[in-house]
Amino acid sequence: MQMTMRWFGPDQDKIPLEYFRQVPGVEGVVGALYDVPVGEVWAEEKIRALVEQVHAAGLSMEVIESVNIHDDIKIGCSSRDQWIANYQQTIRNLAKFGVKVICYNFMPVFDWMKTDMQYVLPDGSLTMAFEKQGIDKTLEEVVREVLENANGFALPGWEPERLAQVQTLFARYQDVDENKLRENLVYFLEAVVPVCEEVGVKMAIHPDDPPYSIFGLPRIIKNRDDLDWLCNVVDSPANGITLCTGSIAEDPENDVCEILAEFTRRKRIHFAHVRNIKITQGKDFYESAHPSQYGSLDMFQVVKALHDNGFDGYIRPDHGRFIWGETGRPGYGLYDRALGVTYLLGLWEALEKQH
Ligand code: CS2
Ligand code: MN
Repeated sequence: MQMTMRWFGPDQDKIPLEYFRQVPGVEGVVGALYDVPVGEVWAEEKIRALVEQVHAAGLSMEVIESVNIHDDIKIGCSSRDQWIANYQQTIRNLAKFGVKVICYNFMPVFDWMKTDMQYVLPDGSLTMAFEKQGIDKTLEEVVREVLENANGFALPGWEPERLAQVQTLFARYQDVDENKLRENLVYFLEAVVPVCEEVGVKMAIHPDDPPYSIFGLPRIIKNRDDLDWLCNVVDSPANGITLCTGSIAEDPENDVCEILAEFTRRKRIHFAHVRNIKITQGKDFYESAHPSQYGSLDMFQVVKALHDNGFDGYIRPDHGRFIWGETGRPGYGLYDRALGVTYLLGLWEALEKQH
């Protein structure tokens, strides 16, 4: 198991790399290039510069989150072959610099959806929340609010230029139902997984967040059966999962620990995002502090499911609250994520020593 934290690069993250190294137990950062338009090849020189910077700080960078997928691939247009060829080249380029796992998602139009990025908890800390009433608005209003509430940071998967035409984008997905989206994912995986096998990289899909349809968009990575389908449809260890406990648990029907146990046993969880959420009513929730008592997940059982089934991938604490006056990119402050790391490593050590 390798503990990591996500770093958004020298221009997009105000946390210095050196600080991550000071978090006990953190060995690497999860990185990405943020100045390459979605779909373009990640050039070797850019990857080299990033990796060298990370190594100079005494950290590794073996996981990328994310190499995002061009809409044409998700929609299945004829132009997708060119975008897929670019993706294959990006995989090859990343492999040359020691990257082992590529996290991605296959959600149409936009990445994760939260309706409140400054949700105030009773202790005065700030977190992110999703309340259904927050999306009972026009699409334009919802998109505008997400972009305005990001504290001036560029959110991956929420490119303002792309979403300026959100209705046009939705219209392009008009004929893409769940089956079509599945077909398009398979088409993509059949093309990239052999390249991954050749160069020693593993793909790791992130579940849909939230794991159910919003705005009528198709969702295909929502639960145990979807993950089972994914693993079987292209049956290779290079076709794996980023198991995000927070995202999967947003549907109270999902048994997170069962899912973690099964797919760890099947050796398909290459990367784990481990965070707690508190379900407030129905499917509304906020992202809580990591310890079990603050949220709806039993974090001991979560870590135990990984540990006892032989998890040997990469792990990160995913999001954190803003505490101690810190501000910045929603979900990605230093302090609360560092507390999350320490807590998760504490649980892990206890599990190691009880045998
Ligand atoms: C992540 C997702 O930042 C986050 O909240 O959990 O955005 C994740 O990076 C993507 O969905 C994976 O492609
Ligand atoms: Mn996640």
